[in-house]
Amino acid sequence: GEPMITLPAEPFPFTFDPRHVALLCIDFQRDFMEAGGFGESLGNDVSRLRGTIEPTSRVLTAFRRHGWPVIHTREGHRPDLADLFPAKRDRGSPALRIGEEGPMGRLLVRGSAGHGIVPELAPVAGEVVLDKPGKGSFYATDLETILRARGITSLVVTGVTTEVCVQTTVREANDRGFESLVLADCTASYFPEFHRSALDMFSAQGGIVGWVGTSDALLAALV
Ligand code: C5J
Repeated sequence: GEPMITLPAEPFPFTFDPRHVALLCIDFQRDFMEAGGFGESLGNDVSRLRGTIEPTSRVLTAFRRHGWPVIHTREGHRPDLADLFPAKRDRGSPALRIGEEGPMGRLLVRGSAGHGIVPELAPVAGEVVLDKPGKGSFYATDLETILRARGITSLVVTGVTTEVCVQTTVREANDRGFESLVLADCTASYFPEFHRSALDMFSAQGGIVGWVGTSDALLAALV
């Protein structure tokens, strides 16, 4: 069969079976990455996330070329907000709250323009799009079922933001027995120091949560 693929990563090389790998694209939504969305309503500089788009698009292209599974997640809520905990709705003092009308429609509400994935990384037919009400991608979703049904054991992880939805998801995946390679340049935070620290937390202690690599190292291993 197909050989295993190994690439340099922290804390040591990452090896995966290409028959059992998936690409996870976490919350590349306009609400986090563009002006007028949820991220900006919390006072963040959303331009800090834009650098992830180009490298992630190259990784997406590679996965599509190989025919390997791609899973996109979106954080958001039902239009009636029935799945929005008051604890989440009322947190902090944002300019606009979840469900309120902004320049890209209702913040973090499924179906609004801002809830959609940035056009550069838009899903194509055949790719899983997974809606989630929380930060983690496993909580209150069928992600684990989808991965197990396809025999996926290894995840290449991209997305925003590193220390929120990416970190929660990778920790949840680790506890379920999945091996995650987080691509440092395909993830970003509104807080560069949190980005760096979250990546360090994944790979420290012998990869206690997972591996950290780069899109270049992955793409070089795929040719
Ligand atoms: C946040 C996310 N940062 N996708 N969501 O609220 O990381």
